[in-house]
Amino acid sequence: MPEGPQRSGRVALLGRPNVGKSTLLNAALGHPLAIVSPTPQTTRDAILGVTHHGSAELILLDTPGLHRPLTELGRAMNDAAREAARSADVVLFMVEVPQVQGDKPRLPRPHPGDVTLLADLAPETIVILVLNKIDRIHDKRLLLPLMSAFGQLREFTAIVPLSALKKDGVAHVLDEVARHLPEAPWQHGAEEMTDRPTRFFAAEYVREQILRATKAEVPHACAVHIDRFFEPAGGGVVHIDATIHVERPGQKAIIIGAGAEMLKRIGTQARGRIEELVGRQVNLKLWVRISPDWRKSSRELQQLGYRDATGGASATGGTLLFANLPDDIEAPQGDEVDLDAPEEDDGLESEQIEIDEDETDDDSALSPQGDEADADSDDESGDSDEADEPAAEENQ
Ligand SMILES: Nc1nc2c(ncn2[C@@H]2O[C@H](COP(=O)(O)OP(=O)(O)OP(=O)(O)O)[C@@H](O)[C@H]2O)c(=O)[nH]1
Ligand SMILES: [Mg+2]
Repeated sequence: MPEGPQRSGRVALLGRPNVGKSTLLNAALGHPLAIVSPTPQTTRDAILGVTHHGSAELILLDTPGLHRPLTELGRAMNDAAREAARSADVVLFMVEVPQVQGDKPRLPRPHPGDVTLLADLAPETIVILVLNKIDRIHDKRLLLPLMSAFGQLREFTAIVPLSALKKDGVAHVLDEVARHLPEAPWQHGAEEMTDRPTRFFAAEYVREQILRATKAEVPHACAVHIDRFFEPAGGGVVHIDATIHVERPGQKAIIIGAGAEMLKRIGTQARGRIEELVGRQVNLKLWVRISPDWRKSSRELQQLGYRDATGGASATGGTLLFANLPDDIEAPQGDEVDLDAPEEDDGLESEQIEIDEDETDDDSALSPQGDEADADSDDESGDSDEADEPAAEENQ
């Protein structure tokens, strides 16, 4: 049994996109619960994960990377991060150390985006600074000037360099957090890892495979909705029907791929991840559908399950945590995608593919069906101007 009184509290993982927040959550849990990818803005909603460390229960909240929002989705993501920070007993503010090059490498100063975000955190908040990705740096002495530069920006309860990827330094940061949590009885059993239902992660694991298989604007234009999740009570195969929403016909063609190879691969990989989570065989059917404005429409965002899509915290007039982002916006990653794919689609039809247990090269698994999709699903903004639509929200 752990020594000392029980401690329990909420810990928000906060920072710019792509710094490694979800990787750290997974390392702390010892399980790849949250999806991780090199594409910024992978995480779209706060994800709670519980871990017990000594006498402390850490209720970790992985959050979407804070960025300058361009769509309703971006606003909802930032709101989710801000809400998590507000409810936290401890904030783990995470930054990544840059790759160093050359003979006499010197780490750059703190990123201007981090400077702004830190300035917006209330002075009384307990903030532990995490310098992630230190595996990129051979000479760890290089970290010292960077740590001291951050230390001049505000008071940190601790500064912990670590590598979430290599799980180097993770126990140290959990020690630091545990020390600052309030004394309180544990709220979760040892076997409880998250408050999200399995169907949430089923959708995430499909999206994860899309992130791995596609690039440029495609991952950002995709949302996954679970239409049916049937888990027979007495055991047996779990049946899941999911729709991948995309914004344009070209994206739909990319996701399906020639001979539906891409969609099959996405489905097979996602099914494996879901089976690991549920511990049962899964039958996954995927559909692809065009929903041109889903990122801009609060109603569609809500239908797709994004939490603060109605405005949430911002509607109640909370302080903006990131109101004045600097102008040095990183470009969205990746190249332009070739959108030469067939454009004759009317946006109302779906393609379905069933990912069978032992399907290998069986083309008969593809059963495209004209589906009478909800005809008014895309009528909200009418004249959407998609000509120069951003691939991703702008990263600060
Ligand atoms: N070299 C190195 N890469 C890392 C480390 N931690 C995370 N990464 C990589 O950084 C990328 C982003 O990681 P995520 O955990 O998805 O980052 P995030 O902060 O959750 O990103 P968003 O959800 O987009 O805000 C992935 O390719 C990770 O493998 C680390 O310690 N070292
Ligand atoms: Mg993430």
